[in-house]
Amino acid sequence: MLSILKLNGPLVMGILNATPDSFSDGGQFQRQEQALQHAQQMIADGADVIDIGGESTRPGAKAVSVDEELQRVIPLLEAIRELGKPISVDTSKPQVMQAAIEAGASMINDVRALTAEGALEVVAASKVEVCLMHMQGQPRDMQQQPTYHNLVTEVMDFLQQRVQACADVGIEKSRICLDPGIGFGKTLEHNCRLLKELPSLTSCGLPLLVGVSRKSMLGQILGVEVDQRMVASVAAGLIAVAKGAKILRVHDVLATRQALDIYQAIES
Ligand code: 7PJ
Repeated sequence: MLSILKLNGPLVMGILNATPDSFSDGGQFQRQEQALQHAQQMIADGADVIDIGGESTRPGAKAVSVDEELQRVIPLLEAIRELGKPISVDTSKPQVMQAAIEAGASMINDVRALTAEGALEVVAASKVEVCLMHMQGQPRDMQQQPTYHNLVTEVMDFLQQRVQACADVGIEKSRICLDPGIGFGKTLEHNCRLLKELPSLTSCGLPLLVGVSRKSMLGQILGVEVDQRMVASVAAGLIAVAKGAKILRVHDVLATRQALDIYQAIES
């Protein structure tokens, strides 16, 4: 299995949505062909990892059945595996995790931090790496008045509890990265504060993954639609790396790679 966390950072994780609305009509086969081409392009553009997701976790998104998610993700994973880059799978379902692990995924990227029943055990029984993300609430209601007494402490405490839950079933720390979950049960102010205070999240000693690409916080600041957020995404991602993030989960791989190459040229 290819490791992601052992790679030298900063790393670019290219987002590959395996949801039917992400690619134009044409049916399952044509969609898969388009998705594969998109993955190839992201690798050519400098992606270190491809993150395949078959469940939309946008605010208000509908749930997807296990069978549907398996159909969206696994054939695509098998095709993309041949491109030779490590693959992470964005899922919260233990059955999808199990199939993804068997199909050669390197990382389970779970916005629910392995809280689904059986998820910890599936990961523990494998050698796969995992991203534990913080979310307040669930996608359907998470943006309805998110509140925190002490945002950074609560996010840290939650992630630390999940790291402990992993330890309890035998998932080693060396297999874990953490993510503050930008936009998941957070207001603009919360998102800004988490990014500003990102260095305090590195105190766990585990690598950080940040996903801010095209997110609504950027639209709220700039008043631009989702297709006009590339510069903002690169800027926010670069700040995250400067504050300690090791992996950026992004749509715009080439622009992000260029920004990080400049960063590294200056820092090294
Ligand atoms: C994230 C994610 C994120 C991790 C999504 C979107 C929403 N996984 N999956 N971190 N976001 N680890 O990309 O806008 O921030 S889906």
